[in-house]
Formats: sequence, C-alpha cells, structure tokens
Amino acid sequence: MKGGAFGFLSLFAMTPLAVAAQECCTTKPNVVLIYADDLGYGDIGCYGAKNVATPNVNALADSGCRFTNAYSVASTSTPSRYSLLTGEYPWRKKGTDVAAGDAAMIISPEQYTVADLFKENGYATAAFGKWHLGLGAESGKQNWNAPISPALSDIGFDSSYIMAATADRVPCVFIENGAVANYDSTAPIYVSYSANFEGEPTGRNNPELLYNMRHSHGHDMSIVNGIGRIGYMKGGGSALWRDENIADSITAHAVEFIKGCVEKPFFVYFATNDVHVPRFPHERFRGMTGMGMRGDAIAQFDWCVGTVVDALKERGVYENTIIIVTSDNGPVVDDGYADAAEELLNGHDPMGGLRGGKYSCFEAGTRVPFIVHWPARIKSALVSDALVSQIDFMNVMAGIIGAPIVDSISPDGLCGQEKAWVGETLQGRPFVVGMASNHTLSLVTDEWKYIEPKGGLLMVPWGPKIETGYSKVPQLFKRVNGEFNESVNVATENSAIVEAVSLILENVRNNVRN
Ligand code: NG6
Ligand code: CA
Repeated sequence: MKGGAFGFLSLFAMTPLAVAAQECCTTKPNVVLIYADDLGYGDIGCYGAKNVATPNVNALADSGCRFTNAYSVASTSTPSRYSLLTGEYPWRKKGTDVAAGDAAMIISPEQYTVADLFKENGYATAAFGKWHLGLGAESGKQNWNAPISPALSDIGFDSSYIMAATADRVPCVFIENGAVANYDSTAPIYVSYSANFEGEPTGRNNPELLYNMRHSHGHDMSIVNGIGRIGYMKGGGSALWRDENIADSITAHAVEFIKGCVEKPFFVYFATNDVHVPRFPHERFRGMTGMGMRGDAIAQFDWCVGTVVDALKERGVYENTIIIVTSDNGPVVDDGYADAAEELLNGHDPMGGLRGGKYSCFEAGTRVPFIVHWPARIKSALVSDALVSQIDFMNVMAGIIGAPIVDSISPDGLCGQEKAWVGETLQGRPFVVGMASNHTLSLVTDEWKYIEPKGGLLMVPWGPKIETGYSKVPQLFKRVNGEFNESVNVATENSAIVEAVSLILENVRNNVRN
C-alpha cells in the first residue's frame, strides 16, 4: 500500500480543493447508480464468488474499474443511503437508523441532495426500487390513499417508482411519484407499526397462511403474498406487490425512463431489492445457483444490471454513461426468513473472507463491491486498491459534471476524489469512516483499521449469526499484504498510532475541517 503511517494527517488538515472541470467529454455523462441491498464483498463473480454466475456485473468490471477497498458509510441501509444521497455522515443526524415503513421523510426538502445537484445541472433525475428513507411530513401519519408530501420530488427527483421502505416492511405497495401505484380504491390502505388491524391475520397467529415463506426471526406481523412482514397493514388489493415480480417491475420502470429520456442527460438511482430479505426471486431464476433463494436473488440482480446496460446500449448512450455498481452494506445469510440460505451456501462466502457482516463494524459490514464503468473515460480494465467511500458520491459527481461550488454542497464528502473513482490514480481518501448498527465508528487508512471502544454484545443478538466487532477496548488492526487481520488486535503495542487515529476520528466527529 501507498503512503507512510501518517501521511494522511496533513491531507486531513487541508481545506477541500476546488475541482477543475474535466475536459474529457464534451457532453455531460449520464449516471446510473446501481445500488444493491446487502450484497456482500464476496457475492459476485468478479470478486471471487464461485457458485453464482454474474456475467453482466463481471462484464462491467472487465472494462471498468473494480475497487477492492471501497466502503459504504454504514453497515445498514437507511444510514448508508442517507449519506450517499446527502454527503453527510448519518451519525450527525438523529433518526437515520433503519427506518420503519411509516417513517417520515428523513432527508428534509431543505437539504441538498445528489439529485438536486444533477437537476440543477440540467439533468433529468429518477429513483427506482428500494427507498427506506421515509416519506411524508410525520411518522405514522401518512395517508396512503392520497398523494404523500413531502416525497422524492421535494429532494430533487423528477420521477420515482419506489418501495417506501424494504420488502420486509409494510406497506407492500409501490409509490409512484408520491402516490400508491396502481391504487385500488376498493381496498384503502392503512399502516401501523404499533398495533394490528382488527381481523387481519399475522404470521405469528396464522402461520398456515405463510404459503410462500416462513420467518426465522421477527417478520411475523402482517402477511402479504404469503410472507410475513414487519409492521401491520390492511388493504392494498390489486396494488400489493408480488415479491417475485419486484425486480422485473423496477427494472421495467428504469428502462422505460432511460429510453424516454432523450432531451437531457440523466441520473438514475436504481436501488434493487435484491439481495435483501425476503429473497423471493422470479421463477425463471429459481435453481440457477444451487444456493437457493439467496443465490438466485444474486442471479436476478445480475439480470437487472444486464437489462439496464442493454437499454443504455439501445439508446446509444452506453459510451458516455457512468455506471456504478455497489451495495448499501455488507451481507447477512439468515436475516429473518427460513429460506435455507445458510444450509445451501455450499462453500460460497458472501463476506469474501472478511470478518463480520451486515450490522457489524468489522470489515464485511461496510467493505462492498464497487465497480465504476465509463467507456468514454475509463479505457481499459483496472483493479484499484484506493480507499474510496460512498460519502464522496456527491462531490465526485459534482467534479465530474463540472458543477460549481463543489466545496459547500456536501458536509462530509472530500473534494478531489474523481481521479480515484475512475482509476486514474491509486491514491484515494486518506481515511474512511464507517458506522456499525450501534453507532460504533471505525476508521480505515491505507495501513490501519481502528474501531473505537464503545462496548456491546459480541454477536448480533436478534438472529443473524454475525460478529459485531464491538469492544470496550480500542481495537487496531494492521494491514498486511493488502488485508487486515481483524483477529489480532495490536492496539496495546501501538499506542501512539491509536492516539493518532482516534484523534482523526474525534476531529471528524467534531467536524474540524477548515
Ligand atoms: C432488521 C430486520 C432485517 C432487516 C434489517 C434492515 C428483523 C428481525 N430484522 O431489523 O430483516 O430488515 O432490519 O436491513 O426485523 S437494511 O438492509 O434495510 O438495513
Ligand atoms: Ca441493506
């Protein structure tokens, strides 16, 4: 790895630099962010997965830049997505933890988002798939039978077709431009996260109705499509989704948008439901991997990627479109449904050899697949070990599209990371900060990984078999041959390093930048 032990300290003290507009492209590139859910560092072929074929993602890596030290901002979804869209660390803002399906909109209309950035710079903007960042003005008070406000159009998205939260949380309907898609007026929708609606079955009381999938932990409230969910809902009728059609549905909407968007460059936030629970891929992917639903959901994810790529090619905009494939957090095998994911792994390692997983502050919590593909600028395949973080998405995009005032738009993103993101330098960030589900922060540099002392249970307590990485004592791991050995804590014998890295973390926490 590059750099001395503390080369990053001087970088840290620097005021972010203004970034020169790039000269390579005369027209603004389109941007398609393909944001998988819970896809692990080891879950796709080009990152070493053996039991599942991912030809479409691999093809992007084969002519793009594939990163081996790329990080999501948190090891769960809502905080990661919040940071990617706003450039602000989630621990700076209350209410950014895993959101209920009836949470109010977490990003306020006053905040600047990456969608605002694109829109202000002449782009058409759209979001498809998993949202999980709340809708409406007040939690639990949305009227799901009327347009909901505020919604995505208030934070920069011209159009949207989303799931309010996750597939395992009610309401199980798509929201299109702020209102329930395919609304069925004969079945008004009611949602509660505190009490069931009279006479409605639940997974807990009516397991005989779970004809598609049973839960292993949690997920025993309302039943939709023969699957128990988190939260209670009533109604929906023909607007209710079928889990097996979610990938087809969001992909079809994204393709339609790409094909129809001929006047302006576009930004597409394409957030798949795969491979989050409940994993219930379409019939045509079943049995493709021998790993059951989880493996088949990865195959389905790969199909989504291929279908979006085909649409870009058909439009003739593939060359000057930046496609980024990444994940919101690390993987989990049993996340609450009896889908036999664990029994059928057959040697597959979703964590790609890293310790921990989703929820954790060990590496598998936030180290994610990350591929940047842009034929107009990235001319040959590259593997980069530069440190990159999704916190910089907004700034990198601003730099690439030549947007003005890049210094002020993102509270926590660094400026000047564009070249690292397109593989033109192997020098990425001086450090990356990550957050685990109990808000323990960690800091990664080229040489060290530090996990702050906070304490907590060693294992995720509610079901997933994942080591949290929490400890009451500081943890420090040294990078050896490119990788951290997170089972050997070298904090005691490197107290000066611990002091230095914890100071960096404190400075970040206290926002000491300028
Ligand atoms: C947990 C859910 C899990 C998943 C997670 C959020 C239970 C028992 N577990 O609370 O299934 O939904 O929240 O995942 O309810 S995330 O990827 O959206 O952050
Ligand atoms: Ca997730």
